[in-house]
Amino acid sequence: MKPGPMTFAAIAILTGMLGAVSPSFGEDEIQVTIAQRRFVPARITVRTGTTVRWINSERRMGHSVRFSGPGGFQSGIILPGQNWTHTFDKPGIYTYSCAPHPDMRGMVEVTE
Ligand SMILES: [Cu+2]
Repeated sequence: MKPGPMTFAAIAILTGMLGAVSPSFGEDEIQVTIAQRRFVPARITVRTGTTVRWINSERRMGHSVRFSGPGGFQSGIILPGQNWTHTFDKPGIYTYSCAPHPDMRGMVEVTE
């Protein structure tokens, strides 16, 4: 069977869907915005070696990024307009919260 226009359309749709699952793949740096007491997006998937940059876009509120568990690490307070980065060197599921606002939660899934 010769590939017709429909085949190409189907491939384009499939490619688009795969891209939507992990839009961060293939990039060296990913940004997470902090706004209205939320991490946006709250969940991201990145490859090992990716740097994640958290940007506080609030007008007044300071936040932090605190990873719990063994080997936990955290930022200091990130003031409005400031940012903080961390590079993920090991695969795993990393959950985090904000020290001043523990109800603010996020997750970084690091794949191979
Ligand atoms: Cu906060």
